Amino acid sequence: MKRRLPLSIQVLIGLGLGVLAGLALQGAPGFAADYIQPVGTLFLNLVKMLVVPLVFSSIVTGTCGLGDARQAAGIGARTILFYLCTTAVAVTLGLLAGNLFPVGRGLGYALPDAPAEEETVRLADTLLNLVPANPVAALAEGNMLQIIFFAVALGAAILALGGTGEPLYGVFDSLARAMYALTGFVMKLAPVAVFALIAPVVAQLGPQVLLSFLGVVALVYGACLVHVLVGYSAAVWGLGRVSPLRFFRQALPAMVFAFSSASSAGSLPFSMEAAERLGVPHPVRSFILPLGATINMDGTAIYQGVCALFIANAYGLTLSPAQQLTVIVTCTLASIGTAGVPGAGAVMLSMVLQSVGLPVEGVGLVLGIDRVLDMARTTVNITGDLACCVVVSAAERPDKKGPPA
Ligand code: DAS
Repeated sequence: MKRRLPLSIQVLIGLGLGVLAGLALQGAPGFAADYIQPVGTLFLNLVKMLVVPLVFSSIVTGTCGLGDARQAAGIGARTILFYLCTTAVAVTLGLLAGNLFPVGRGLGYALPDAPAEEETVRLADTLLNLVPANPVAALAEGNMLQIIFFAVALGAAILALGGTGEPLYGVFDSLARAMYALTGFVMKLAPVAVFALIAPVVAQLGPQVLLSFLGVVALVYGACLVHVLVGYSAAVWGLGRVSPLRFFRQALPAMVFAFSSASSAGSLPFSMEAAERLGVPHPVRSFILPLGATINMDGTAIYQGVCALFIANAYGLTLSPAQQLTVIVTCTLASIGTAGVPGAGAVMLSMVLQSVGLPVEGVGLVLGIDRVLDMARTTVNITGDLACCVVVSAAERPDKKGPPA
């Protein structure tokens, strides 16, 4: 029987051909937008169609599968701790890069007339927004944080029901399995989708946009590479007992799709498959990955650290150490509320700028290259989710060893 190329190779080929097609269509970005982009949009809509039922059924069954409440609380606590710590490290890395290489200094942008007032991100608001007043509305609107909260609560309730909850658990278990099967079908289209997602971006942006902000792109991509290759390798090897080589080989299809789609939510089905190949038990991956796709944004934190300093430099301002500390706290909190969809990080950047009194208009300085930056930050975001899966599932194993090969 003819062996098919591994999905990771197929999507890399799709990515390469898409970049070449985009460069070839430099002169006709309209053609790429009118005839190629719709194929990518169609695929992204297919994947988005999966996200809400996949996340909801996965978390309900995942929570039930975590066993007793104490074990579930342990996994939840370890997951949140891993996410918050890696995000704080990520934004610190971004600020370090921005301080070492002060790109944007001397651009001399004039400050806007209205002075920017500092507005802090309140933890209370972020936590209050977790609880859905209307779970059905949360599902319909795709409010992922509230969907996750309701799914965990429902899973815990079914668990508490014991035998009485079996029928309801069976419904959600069948729904989750059906969503995984549907995901498998959609995955087969991934190489074509990656091609159709990247070609219009390259055709539209072209090399000239990159050249004008090469410094910012280089800093964000460089800091992301360090965070992934050093930070996640150390975590999966030291804490997860999985070799980095095996980790990245299994994570590659999800990383390439995240890079092409700039959507953590859209990459979730890929991440679920990667976690399964990495031997992460179903309950653990079904709980951690949907949560991570919504609240864990290390790449976005790096981007916000670098851009906060770039924008300050562009306006001839400097951020004091205290203000940079505020950026770390704001980014870590803001990442919880950042949706896993294209461009969400740029929206949260305005919140970070406001927290240190920088002009919100500064976001406009980096909007032109946002998609290029988003591709890198989304790739880091989902890789961090997978690293968390490996680390937390290793801690759950009695021998404290890594997931089975
Ligand atoms: N594109 C977002 C994501 O899907 C990240 C961002 O915009 O920063 O993770």
